Amino acid sequence: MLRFLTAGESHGPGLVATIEGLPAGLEVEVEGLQHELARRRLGFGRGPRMKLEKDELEILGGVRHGTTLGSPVAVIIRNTEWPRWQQAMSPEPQEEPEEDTQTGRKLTAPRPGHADLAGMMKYDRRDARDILERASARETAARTVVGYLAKQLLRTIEVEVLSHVVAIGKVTAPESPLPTPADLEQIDASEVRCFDPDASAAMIGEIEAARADRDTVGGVVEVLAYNVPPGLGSHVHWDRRIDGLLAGALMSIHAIKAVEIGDGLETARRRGTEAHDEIYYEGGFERRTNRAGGTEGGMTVGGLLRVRAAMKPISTVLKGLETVDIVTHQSERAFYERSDTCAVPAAGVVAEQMVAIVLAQECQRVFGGDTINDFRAAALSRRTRLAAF
Ligand code: EPS
Repeated sequence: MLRFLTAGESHGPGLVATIEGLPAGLEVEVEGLQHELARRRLGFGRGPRMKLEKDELEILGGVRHGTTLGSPVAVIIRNTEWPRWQQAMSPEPQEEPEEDTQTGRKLTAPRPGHADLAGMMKYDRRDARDILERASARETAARTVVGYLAKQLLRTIEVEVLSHVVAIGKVTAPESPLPTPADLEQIDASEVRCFDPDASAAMIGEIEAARADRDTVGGVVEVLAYNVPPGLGSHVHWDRRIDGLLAGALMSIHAIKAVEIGDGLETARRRGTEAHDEIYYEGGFERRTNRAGGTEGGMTVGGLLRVRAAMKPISTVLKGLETVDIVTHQSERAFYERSDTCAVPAAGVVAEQMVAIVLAQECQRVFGGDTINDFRAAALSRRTRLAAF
């Protein structure tokens, strides 16, 4: 079963992703990986780091001559900013450092909304840098490597995953039309990764306004997966229901505070006759609506999967929120670390990766496969069985 681990700090030498359980024979292109990493760096509202950071990657294992070997795949993304941080983030023992060597002080005024205070209490640290370095959403660069591999696996059975931004601050994009994989280039070309040009312009305005107020702004992203096989997940075990797996994966992304499957919250306000997707038969089973988002009873129904994730505004606020210094216990303004005004466009790319990872995991559970050919053959065999259902 496909599983992965990431390691590395935001300003350490690099981030590492180790991915285990992929079939042998999956095509891996460094250019494809770089393209995926570059997509995550885009987006109006990112801070200065994103202009500097190059995401230099190296495949350390598991791939030979362009395909996976079946052994764990290990990838390192080197932080191109490491030279500036070598001393502050050195793994070597130091004299009790009086000061944060990068900022000239220890970070003792935790930022509300960030991992700082809970993390310092948990690990008994007196410098928020010990926590924020790993809490940083920089970690999602490593997940993007995993997402690329998951998408490569899904593509072998014609499943495509994409995302777009549907809201930033108070600006909401129209509900329809839904973008398809053919629209991905257009979405990526939008500075806020929104499919609707008018809404894109208004979203940029929201971010500019927040920046002018020395504030931050959140939003909502939608992930669409096309041509998903029916029956991924399970109605029989609580921990294998696809809705739970998707929600868990999306909620694991930094700053995500809510997940909605299909019409989610709105469905709760509807009557039963208007809440469900009625079933028709036209040479195959079909639904004419996607209110449930493509899941029923903890399983995918087949075809389009639609989920949303809501991101809170970034908690590193230039104005500085009210907090308490952990040494003096005096009220203070939270410290400011270089950060982004809005990272919703990047969060969409990460949400895409997490959905792809869950779908790839569940496809592998059903189709197995030591090799890509075994995996594809099992997927085809199921499609053939269902075509006659
Ligand atoms: C982040 C703060 C900023 C972002 C960073 C996440 O980094 P820095 O403090 O180095 O300016 O740019 O995001 C990334 C580096 C990335 O690759 O997404 C934070 O505090 O979470």
